[in-house]
Amino acid sequence: MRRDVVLVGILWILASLVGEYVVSIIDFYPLRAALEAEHIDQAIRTLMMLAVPVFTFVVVVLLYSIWRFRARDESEVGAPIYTNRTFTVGWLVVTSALAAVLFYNPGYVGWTFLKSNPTADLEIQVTAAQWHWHITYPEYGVSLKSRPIGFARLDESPALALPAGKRVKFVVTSDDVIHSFWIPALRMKVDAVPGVVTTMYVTITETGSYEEDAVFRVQCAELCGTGHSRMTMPVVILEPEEFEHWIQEQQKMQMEGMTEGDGH
Ligand SMILES: [Cu+2]
Repeated sequence: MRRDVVLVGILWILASLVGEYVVSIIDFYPLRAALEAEHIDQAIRTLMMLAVPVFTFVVVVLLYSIWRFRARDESEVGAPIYTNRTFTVGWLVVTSALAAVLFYNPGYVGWTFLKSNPTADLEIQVTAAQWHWHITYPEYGVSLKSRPIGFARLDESPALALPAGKRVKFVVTSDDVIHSFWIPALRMKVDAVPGVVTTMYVTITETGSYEEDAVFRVQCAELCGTGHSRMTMPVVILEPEEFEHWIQEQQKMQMEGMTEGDGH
């Protein structure tokens, strides 16, 4: 039995080292375009690094036991199993301690970071409705509505433009049911709740567009009916000068649209 414990211990350490190496070296994560995204990916990395030794322990003990204590022939009865009180208590203490560490960091520390700076260079109002996004840039008088269409034709919907290097405040609500405003490239998400205004601050760091990668899109992240999966909108992150230009174009288009609407 002592030999088994030593052997399992060695296998566990080896498997954990391989796991930690893979988790820390390989960048599994999709494209990032916000400061918050880096913190969130780091939080997931921390979770994985703490989960690796727990996972490898379970797998190594399980596989070793299946192999080592297998019945050698048909007639043999398996070894009796007794509760090991020390082991049970130890397991609970160690895993609870790991969970407590995570409550603090990234839990509390991450939450404090996300809520620490309620200032922004730009405000964008988002109203969700079955099944589109209504986006308004109040200081520019620009407003857009996404088209509730499938991914294949997402490029035909107007895009939500954001300026790189700026901090944006999203002010979010819903006209009907609960939706969730999510932009995967920013790793940030907030519920859109009817009758309630929620806010989300994001510091945009990189340019990018839906044509480049599908993480640059708004995606509803709260099941809201049959059109839920198609409740998307392309996102384009522009350099600040390009963004100003884009805003001017939108203003011009809206002016023209209004003139046409008047019958002139
Ligand atoms: Cu939805």
